[in-house]
Formats: sequence, C-alpha cells, structure tokens
Amino acid sequence: MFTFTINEMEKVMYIIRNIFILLFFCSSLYAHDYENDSVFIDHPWMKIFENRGAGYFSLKNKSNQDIKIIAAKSNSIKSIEIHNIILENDVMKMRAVKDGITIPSGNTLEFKPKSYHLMFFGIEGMYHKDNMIDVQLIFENNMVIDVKFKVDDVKSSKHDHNH
Ligand SMILES: [Cu+2]
Repeated sequence: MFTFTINEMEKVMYIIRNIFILLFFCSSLYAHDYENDSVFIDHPWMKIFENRGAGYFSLKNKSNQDIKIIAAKSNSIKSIEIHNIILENDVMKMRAVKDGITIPSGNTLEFKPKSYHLMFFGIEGMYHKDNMIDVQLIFENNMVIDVKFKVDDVKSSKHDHNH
C-alpha cells in the first residue's frame, strides 16, 4: 500500500511549493529574450556609470542570410555607439565600430564585457538595479527590434559613497 502520513504529506507540499517559487524566480530573472523570423536576442543587460553605460546581449542569426547590426537608438539615451575592445601593445582599447557588424547565417555574436558592447552616452533619468531601458536595435534592410536592457550595475559618484 502507498500511503502518506499527514507529516509526509506536508513535506511533499513544502517541496512542491519551493519548486514553484524557484521556477518563478528563475523565469523572472532569466526569461528575457526577443525574437523575430531572423534573429534571437538573449538577455540584454547593462552597466551604468553616472550617465554612461555599456550594454551586452547575445544575438543569433536564425535566417539563411547574413544580417548586419548597424546602430542602436533609445529615447532615454542621447547617443549609442557600437564598440569593440582591441588589444594594442598589451593595452585594451575601446574602438567605435563605424560600419556595423555582420553576423553570418546560423552564427551567434556575443556582446559581452571586454568584447563587443553598446556604449551609451547621456543616459537620461535615474535608474536602479533591475530597471529596464527601452532600446531599438537597428539592422541593415530596415529591420528594427525593440528590446529592453535590464540594469544590472549602477555606479554614481553622487549616490554611492564607498568610504
Ligand atoms: Cu565602449
């Protein structure tokens, strides 16, 4: 016979409840992606320092042609540049990527720290961890994708006092 005592039943309920809580938090933290027929964009996130920031995400080309990201725009940010980091005489330097970046069919391009990133200049308003900022990613052939960058790290000389 397969029977539960009340006590065992409570334990099972407790475990099930915890699994649900875990799933809820995992999905709210990580389920953050955007796609259309051509691209899949995963987890755009950003760091902010005063009114500047850097944005990261991964970009998969699902289509059977090359795609090219050429720019980004936001109503909350004065200007956005695509940057890369290159090593020059053992020194890491940021460079603006003027002509965009081509992603071949089936490939994934990672925008990540010490590599490609979006550079945000003139972020308007105050943001805190987990706030979202609307940004449009602009591709060749008039493809535009609206995404939200999740604020991960905020540093401000006015508000952080690390004595
Ligand atoms: Cu940069």
